[in-house]
Parts: sequence; structure tokens; C-alpha cells
Amino acid sequence: MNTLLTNDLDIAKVREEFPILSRQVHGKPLVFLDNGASSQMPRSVQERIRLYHSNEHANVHRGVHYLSQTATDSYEKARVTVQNFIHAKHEEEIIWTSGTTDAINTVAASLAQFYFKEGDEILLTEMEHHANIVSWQIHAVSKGVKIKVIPVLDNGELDLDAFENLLTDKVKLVSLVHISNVLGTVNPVKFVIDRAHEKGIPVLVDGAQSTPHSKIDVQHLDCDFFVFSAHKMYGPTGVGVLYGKKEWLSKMPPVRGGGDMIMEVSFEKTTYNELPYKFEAGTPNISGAIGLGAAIEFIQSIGLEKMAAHEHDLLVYATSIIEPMQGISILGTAKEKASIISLIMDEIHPHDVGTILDMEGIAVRAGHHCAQPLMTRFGIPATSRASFAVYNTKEEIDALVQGLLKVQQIFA
Ligand code: C6P
Repeated sequence: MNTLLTNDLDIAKVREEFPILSRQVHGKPLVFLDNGASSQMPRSVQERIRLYHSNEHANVHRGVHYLSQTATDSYEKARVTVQNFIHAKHEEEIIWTSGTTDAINTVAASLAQFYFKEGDEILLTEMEHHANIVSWQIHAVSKGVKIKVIPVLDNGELDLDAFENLLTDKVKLVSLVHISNVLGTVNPVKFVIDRAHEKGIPVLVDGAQSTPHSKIDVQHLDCDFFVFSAHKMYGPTGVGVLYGKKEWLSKMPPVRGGGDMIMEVSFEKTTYNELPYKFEAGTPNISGAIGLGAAIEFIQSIGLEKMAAHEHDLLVYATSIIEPMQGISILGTAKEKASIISLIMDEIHPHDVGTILDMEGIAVRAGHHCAQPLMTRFGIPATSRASFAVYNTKEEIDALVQGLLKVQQIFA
């Protein structure tokens, strides 16, 4: 942990970029600690989206007119920004989707058409978000494919011995989360990818929670697919990315038909467009893609390392205060952990915790976090989760702690 880097960061100045942070909720200053669900959007991203609507709006790839070309240029420029952000080798490896969920469904539906055979296995982990479970159930299990699950240890780390045993010749895909949205565990994805590749097995990485907090280099990771959403990294909702290696995307059939994804159509036969358009049927979320480009530029203007260092500082600070508190336990204590804290309060339901904190102006998420199998693993229905972003402060963590004490007083 480099505290110098953290000190380098002027959080007050960063906060000024987020107008929403100065509003009040229930008469109290907003303390926004639900960044794992959706982070807030800085002025620069809002302004870029507004500029698109006020000055550039037109459909892309369709018109010869000036505005359509301007919109196309901005939209394709954002694709290159994403390519550079995750260090993809080729621009056409970046497919726009509506988010992580859509991206996983696209891969699952496409692989189910030509790749999986009856008796094949897909290896997931016990800490997956529903998006990385149900997509495979819908698209692959109906083809006779079985889902096998890598267990999670008590501290929230993956059981890597079990992983090695489960990685048999029957496995045709490993799909795992990079950073757990509940436990904060940073999974050793490079290790998993290398082991899987030794057996010729492709790997999909769910980067929904990692892109806002860690540098991603898909070429170094060597993952076959990497998916993420804009709204968790200071961008707009309804847009995300499917990165796939060109070798895979070229041989994968499209799963949605419509405009822009075709080369030639007749009632007898249709030929598909080249990558990436083959997977982008219909009018896309143009302002969303441009907004994601602006969100990446915002992140780069601060520097991902500085952001990660500050968030790590917040995690260490919050953990040091909350861990010793009577009647509260933290779910997920992995050695490699991102800035997510899931709390369990003795005899108090997380929804009550969330509601009382809300009355104090503090936004946390309460629930199963779309990870019910993980809840089952730990024998709990839900947790209260605080997740930090670059604009959060130690004072806000102090407010959270005061809020938790108030919850305890109310239930005492
Ligand atoms: N997790 C959370 O509060 P979408 O909804 O498609 O943008 O992202 C789905 C998703 C997939 N994988 C992981 C690891 C995620 O955290 C999420 C979204 C939110 O934790 C909403 S449930």
C-alpha cells in the first residue's frame, strides 16, 4: 500500500466533480457507499453525454450525412478507448453490450450453438453473481452440459485444490468472477487461466467489479473473454463490454439478428458482418458507449493506481474499526481484497440495517447481492454491504460506524 499515492490525491477536489455528493438525503448529507451496485457519474461524463445529445446525435454506421458520421466517429473512438483501457490487441475484439449480464448471455448463447456437447462441463465458482450462473443454465444446461462449482473457503478465498481436482478433461469452459461483489475477494484469475489453458480450456472473466479498481491487461491475463459494465466505473447504465479473443469471436455465431450485423440478406440466405458488428444487432446505446469512453478518460485523469491505493486505504481503515465491534462480523477476509465490506449484525436483518442507515443519509446495499448460492454457502439470507469508490472519505466511514452503533442501540 503506497500511502504517498493516496496523499497525492485531493479527494475534496475529486468530490467536486460529482454534484450528487453534495445533496442531502432525509435531511442528512449523502454518504454514498453503494458503489458496487452503481457508482456515481462525474461532471465530465455527464457533460460528454449531454454534448452528444445536443450536438452530435444521429444513428451510427448508417448515414452519409455529417451528423451520422460525427456520431459514428465518437462511438468508434470510445471503442478504441476501451481497447486501450483493457489492453486488447484488436479494436474489433471490443463488442458493445448492454452490460456484464448481456455480455455473458451473448457468450453462453453463442457457445451453446456450436461448441458445447452433451456431457461437457462448465466450471464456475461458488461466489458467482447470478449473471454468471443463470446464463449458462439457460443456454447450455438444456444442451446436456453440466455445471460444476469450485467451492469457497471460510475466509472467502477460492479453494484452489478443489479447482485443480475439478479441472478434468470434461471441462470445456471456466467462467469466474475477478472480484466478488459480496466478499471483495480478488481471485487469482491469472493462475486459473494458466491452469485451464494447459488443458486447452477457455476462460471467461467477469470483470464487473474489477474494472473500476484494478488495471486490466487482457493480453497479459490471456483470458478468452472479459466482460464488464460502465455503470460501476463512473459511466452510464445500459452499456457494457464483451471482450473476446479474435480467434474465438470469429468462429462464434451471432445470437441476435437485425440491422448492422449483416453483410447481405435475402429470404434464402444471410451473410454476417465482420467483427465486431456481427454481435451488435440493431441501433446500439450510442450515448452510453461515448459515456463509457468519457468515464475511462475520467479514471485515467486521476490514475487507476492512485484510485486503488485510496480505496485500499479506506478498506483498511473501515476494517480496523468494524472488525473489533461487538455483534458485527465481516463476511470475506481474503488476503487479496477489494474495497467491499459485507457485514452481518447479530440478530438484526440486513434490510433493517440498510433502512436505518438510509435514514442517516447512508446508502449501503442490503440483500443477497444476486449471489444466492454464496449466501447458502455461508448459511445466511443476506448481508449489508458497503462498497467504496474514489470519492469516499474516512469521515464517511466514521459516519457508517456511527450508523451501525445506532442500529445496535435501536435493536438493543
Ligand atoms: N452487481 C451489485 O450490487 P450488470 O447488472 O449486468 O451491470 O452486472 C451484473 C454483475 C455481474 N457480475 C458481478 C460480479 C456483479 O457485481 C454484477 C452486478 C451489482 O453487486 C448488482 S446485483
